[in-house]
Amino acid sequence: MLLLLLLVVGSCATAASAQNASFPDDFLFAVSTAAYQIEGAWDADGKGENIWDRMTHEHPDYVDDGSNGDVACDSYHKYEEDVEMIKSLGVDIYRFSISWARVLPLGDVSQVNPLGVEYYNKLIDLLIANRIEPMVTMYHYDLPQYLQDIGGWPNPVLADYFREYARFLFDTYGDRVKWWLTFNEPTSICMGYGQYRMKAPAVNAHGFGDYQAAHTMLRAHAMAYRVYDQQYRPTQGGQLSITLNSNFYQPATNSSEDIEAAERALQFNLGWFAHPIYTSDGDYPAVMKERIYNNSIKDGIWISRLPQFTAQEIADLKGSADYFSLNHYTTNLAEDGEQADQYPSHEWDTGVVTSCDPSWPNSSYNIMKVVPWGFRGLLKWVANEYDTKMGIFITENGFADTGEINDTGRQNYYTSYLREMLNAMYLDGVNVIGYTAWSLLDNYEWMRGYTLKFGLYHVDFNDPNRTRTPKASAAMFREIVATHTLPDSGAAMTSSHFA
Ligand code: PNW
Repeated sequence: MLLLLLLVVGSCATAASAQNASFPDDFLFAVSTAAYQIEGAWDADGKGENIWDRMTHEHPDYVDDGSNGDVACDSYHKYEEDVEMIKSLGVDIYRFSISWARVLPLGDVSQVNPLGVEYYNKLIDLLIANRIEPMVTMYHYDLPQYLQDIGGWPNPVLADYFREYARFLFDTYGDRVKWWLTFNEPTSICMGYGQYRMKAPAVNAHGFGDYQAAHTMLRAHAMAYRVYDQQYRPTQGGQLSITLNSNFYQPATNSSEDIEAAERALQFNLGWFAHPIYTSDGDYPAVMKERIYNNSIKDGIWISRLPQFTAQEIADLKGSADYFSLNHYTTNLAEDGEQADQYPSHEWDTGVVTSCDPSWPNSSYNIMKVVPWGFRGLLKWVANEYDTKMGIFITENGFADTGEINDTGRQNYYTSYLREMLNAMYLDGVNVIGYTAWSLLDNYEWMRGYTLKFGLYHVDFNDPNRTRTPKASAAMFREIVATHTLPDSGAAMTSSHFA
């Protein structure tokens, strides 16, 4: 019945606003997940321990509901059902991540876990048999504990470990995987070293460990890119990128201070990783180098807390991506000023006070308000600032609720965000080539445990079978993918629709 209704509404929309409610014929649709959030089987079949296993077992109090990913959606055992669901949505691509410690339990190639390797072989083969292209994230937060024991990402040697892990993945899966992503949201990974208890491994080294971790990951990304480019691309012919995430930052007032603050927030978050890769100058954004150096000197430190690249590293990083992979969820207001729970810190160095407009509709995640126009604003900013001629692929976008099947909030979120993305494409000329919904199914939401749900499919976490049930948004997303057209979302455009 609902489907019928959506079909009718969908075809009206085509007639009324065919021009800007339709996606280009070759536009790609995808759904996304990550290993620790869905697989479970945390110690099955020879998998090694990673930093999320360790932290959630030793400190359940760090997670809102004291939970962990030991079982999660049990996708290690239920991947066939997951592929059925992906197929039923009709998407072109499935973006998932590989658990490093499942394939290399110690983090290096001295020990390969054949059953772990086999799991991803079976998943990839089944996807391809169903004409779904795999898009593989190499690292979605789950570092092998063995590598954390030598310091984790702040230790520069991890770049070499990562390069060898990447090489192992190209050798093992690169004949079939044509879409690669090195890191998911490196700014979020840095929180594990800079914003205590926001992410594993919950190391409290704010304003220093986070910059060091970022530096190692950027070097690691460039190494993996150069290895792929020189040794694998000629025979495998795939594309490689890094997934960056950003909120949009809107100046809180029209003052030049706040306008500069919004720009600075974008440079300190997205620019931190995008500037070295996607600009002709390369290196970190000038505003970061200057502010962090000045703050360090003021504190009597002999050297900037922001590390320096060598000329060779700057050159290797420039242009080290074949497409621009971007995750986006929400928008903040930006005001010039100092706000930081800790000193020194990335927030302190940024010098921006962020907030939300009270009129912005809520989701169930307090940090994620529903602000569709911010998506268009961010896309315009990215296209202006960086080289995006190879195309922007939205690799995550989604809405948190508490798991209802009739998820109108999620339906409104997707239609309004997609409409603003189309506006960016057709009205602003931004080159977006694909869009990925986060997430295929309800899953383990990191420090929020199982209290928040992002899935197109509901998962019953009280049922040992982890039964999956499609939500209303799954039917809607299927329609959008099938018709390459948005349902008539005139109503969803107005913010009152979300109330
Ligand atoms: C992403 N924000 O993280 C991650 O890639 C996913 O693993 C996660 O499940 C998903 O978003 C939902 O949280 C984010 O502050 C964390 O806007 C925070 C933000 C955005 C994305």
